Amino acid sequence: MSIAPLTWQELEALTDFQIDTVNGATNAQSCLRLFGFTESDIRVTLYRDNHAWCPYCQKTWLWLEEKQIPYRIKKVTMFCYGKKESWYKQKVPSGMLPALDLDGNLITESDDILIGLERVFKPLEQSMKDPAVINLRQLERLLFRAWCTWLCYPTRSSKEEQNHQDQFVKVVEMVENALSSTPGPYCLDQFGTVDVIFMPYVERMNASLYYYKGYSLREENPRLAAWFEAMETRPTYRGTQSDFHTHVHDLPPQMGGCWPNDKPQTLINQARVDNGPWEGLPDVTYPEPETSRTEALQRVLKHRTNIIRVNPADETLFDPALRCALTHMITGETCMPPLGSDPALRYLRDRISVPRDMSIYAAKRLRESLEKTASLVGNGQGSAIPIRHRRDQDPANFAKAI
Ligand SMILES: N[C@@H](CCC(=O)N[C@@H](CS)C(=O)NCC(=O)O)C(=O)O
Repeated sequence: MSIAPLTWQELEALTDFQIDTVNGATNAQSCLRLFGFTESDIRVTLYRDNHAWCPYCQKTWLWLEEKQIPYRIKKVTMFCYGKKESWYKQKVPSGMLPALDLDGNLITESDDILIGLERVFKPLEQSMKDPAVINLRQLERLLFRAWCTWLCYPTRSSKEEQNHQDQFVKVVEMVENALSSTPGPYCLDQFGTVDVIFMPYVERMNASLYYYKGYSLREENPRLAAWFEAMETRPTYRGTQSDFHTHVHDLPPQMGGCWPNDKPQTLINQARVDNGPWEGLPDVTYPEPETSRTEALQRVLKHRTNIIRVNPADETLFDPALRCALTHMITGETCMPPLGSDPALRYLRDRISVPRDMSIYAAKRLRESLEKTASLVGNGQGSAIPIRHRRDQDPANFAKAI
């Protein structure tokens, strides 16, 4: 049995999802964070990427959220998504992110930013200059380089591929050892700076190695698994957390390419991340919030004019198809979309960006309904996700509603 799609008005009546972007939990939509302070208390402005994707921005963002420092956020376009804002190039000629204004002084380089912040606001449990922290910061860079070597360079033989994997796994073992030498799940005795420094790239490693190498970092390493789980208890981390689909398709243009191996598990993982089911993927393990569907609906409703405008399909086809997918997501009922709308629905399925657009579980629910609805009418795919740039995600197309 298939029901008729709900109207936009009917859909609007089915979500009351709302967040307090200023004083509530960490979220990617906010441009002002007060944590109960007033605007006159603000000493910090963070310049970060529009997509909430840049790992160095995530590190700085997490630090500010954990310390509850009141701050403003100014969002800037990364080169591979669109045109860099000229006001930002005047401030930071290289255009690099993040940058931070602290009491009128501009700091670039994320490590210098954290050092500058801790000078004024005290360290986040551990100081950047503490010898134990310095050791672990070096280990993080070692892990990063081993990951890049394995992921971002083509290999000439399966032996070379295996070597790169072995090198990476060796460094992961060092991380496992470091984690096992502390009493709790975190990198040092208490949660602190080091965890904030490790998180952004370990999250990207977990996603990219699952998809391009058939290797599940989080599932194959018990200490890292416990660390991820502990990080996921923190609303700060949840607010910045991305999903596999977003990462694996954002990484190639940023890293200059990601090279899959030819293991059968890699193909299985790729199909799962691209086409679902997304539930149960090791990108998140905390329980799904009750609000995931109403959140996804609210976010689509807010941007629906632009979402429909940027879709390659004609509005007369995509508008009812999108309402079918949303109707399915919110009511659980099957809703048959117009014939020929499958590529348009999958085009959107492939362009939900987490956490920029919505949180991880909301995105899973929306992808699921877009896919289920599309599969009722065919196997047509949306245009391929570009790998040299992501101008299909140019934030300028959404500027008015953001
Ligand atoms: N060493 C710098 C690295 C920052 C960096 O590489 N930022 C990249 C994004 S992850 C960037 O801004 N690239 C310019 C762009 O993509 O627009 C730091 O720690 O802050």
